[in-house]
Amino acid sequence: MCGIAAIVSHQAVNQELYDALTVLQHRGQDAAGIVTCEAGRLHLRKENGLTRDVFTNAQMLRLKGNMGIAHVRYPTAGCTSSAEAQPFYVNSPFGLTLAHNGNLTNTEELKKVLFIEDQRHINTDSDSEVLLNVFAHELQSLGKLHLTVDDVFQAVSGVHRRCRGAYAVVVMIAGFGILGFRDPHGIRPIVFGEKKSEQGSEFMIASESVALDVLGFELIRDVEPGEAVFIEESGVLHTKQCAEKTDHCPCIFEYVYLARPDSIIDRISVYKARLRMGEKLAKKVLRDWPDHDIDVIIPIPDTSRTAALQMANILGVKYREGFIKNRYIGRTFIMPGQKMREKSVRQKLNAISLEFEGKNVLLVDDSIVRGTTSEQIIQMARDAGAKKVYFASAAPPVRFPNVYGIDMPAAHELIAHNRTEDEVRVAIGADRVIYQELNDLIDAVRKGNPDIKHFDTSCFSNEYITGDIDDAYLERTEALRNDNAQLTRNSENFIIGMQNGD
Ligand code: PIN
Repeated sequence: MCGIAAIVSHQAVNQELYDALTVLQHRGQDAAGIVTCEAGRLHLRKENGLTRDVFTNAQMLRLKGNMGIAHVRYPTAGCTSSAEAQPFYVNSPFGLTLAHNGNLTNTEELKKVLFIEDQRHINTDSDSEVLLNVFAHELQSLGKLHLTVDDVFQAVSGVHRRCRGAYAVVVMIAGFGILGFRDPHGIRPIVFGEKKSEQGSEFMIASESVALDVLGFELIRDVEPGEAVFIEESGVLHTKQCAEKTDHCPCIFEYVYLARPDSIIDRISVYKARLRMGEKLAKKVLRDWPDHDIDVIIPIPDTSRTAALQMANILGVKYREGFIKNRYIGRTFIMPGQKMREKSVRQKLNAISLEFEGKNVLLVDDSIVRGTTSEQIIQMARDAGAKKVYFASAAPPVRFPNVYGIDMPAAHELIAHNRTEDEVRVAIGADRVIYQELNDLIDAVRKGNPDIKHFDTSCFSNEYITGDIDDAYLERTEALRNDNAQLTRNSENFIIGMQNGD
């Protein structure tokens, strides 16, 4: 998962893009980058690290120009080096830069065609570089010296014909304007908005509406699945549906924990969806365990607070903050993946014993993925004196890998893969586990926008909406994503995310 932003303004955009990246930082803490365009000249700065560490004052001053795009990266499919930080650049045609959130599922085939037929060189393992080159080739093959907006939309149609998987994208065409587009399933989020000023309108495209809010832009709407939005450098906005067929299936995990609660994605408030997840969980307890003996409900900060609060309200049980999170954790140096995860939990959370002593506590988390932090947190609750420790997950069991751009562990690392709910309970050491039902999760989210008929729920259901995922594909990605492949990244660059780090 990554965060993208783009701005076309009548004044310098460097500060605004930097601010946008800090607001989107929860979507990726691994690398950050900004590229701006000034009189046809591109200025780029990108590097591994948090936004605040990547840009110095001097580097910010070099990012001149009234339009630009930006990216924060959470690596997918093994992308780890700073060469894979985004935005990516190709000089031909016209000078293109691109920032992408998502994951292409036909990268290998595309790479071959790009090399053999399109005669394009790919220099990294990133699918985003592939995507940029596909777009570049589609634009180039129109054979135009002077581009029109319609040419740009035609190139997007070409991308839709060739690329599979998830892509929410911003592209800057030097001296011409900024483009945003979304795959025909609309898997990853992307919105655009406007700020009116005396000089005319400024436009912004971003992964989440919260970035628009904070920068004072008014949300116009989501980019529709398959649609493209183009803003000329002079500030004129164009939109066009560029896909032949669309089938809106937004990723349900955005609502579970990826997105900020103050964002609105596909017209659904993330915060309200999480309240409803808590409501559904409470109703499940009342249905399956009417004589429960829960004394107190304690969220595992931060994401689960909203669901836990509503659960407590409906069950009529006390809600208490029993875990305090350290917001200022530094880096962990050279330590293998699993050991580092264990250390990080103890550093990240501390229990307030008086909320646990002698009580039956229900801990609530947004999801159980690897189960390693859940196991440690349950132990912490016991060490703090809890009598019984129950564990509720606002999401159903995560049993299958995600191939649409979430940095999800390989199947064998998922604690619920090939395990029943009771086996998960035993593995994490809980006295009882309460999982959200998938239908309840879908209802909780969908209530905000009943026009959405389907969601991407693949990590719970094993149904991959793009229809091109088989065992061979999953085995290949598993090899790329296994713990060893990520070891280098973890030990060199591990920075515990302020919001989403595990
Ligand atoms: C963390 C959100 N959330 C916590 C991410 C842990 C799974 N983990 C997914 C739970 S935060 S584990 O609130 O945004 O900080 O099951 O893999 O151990």
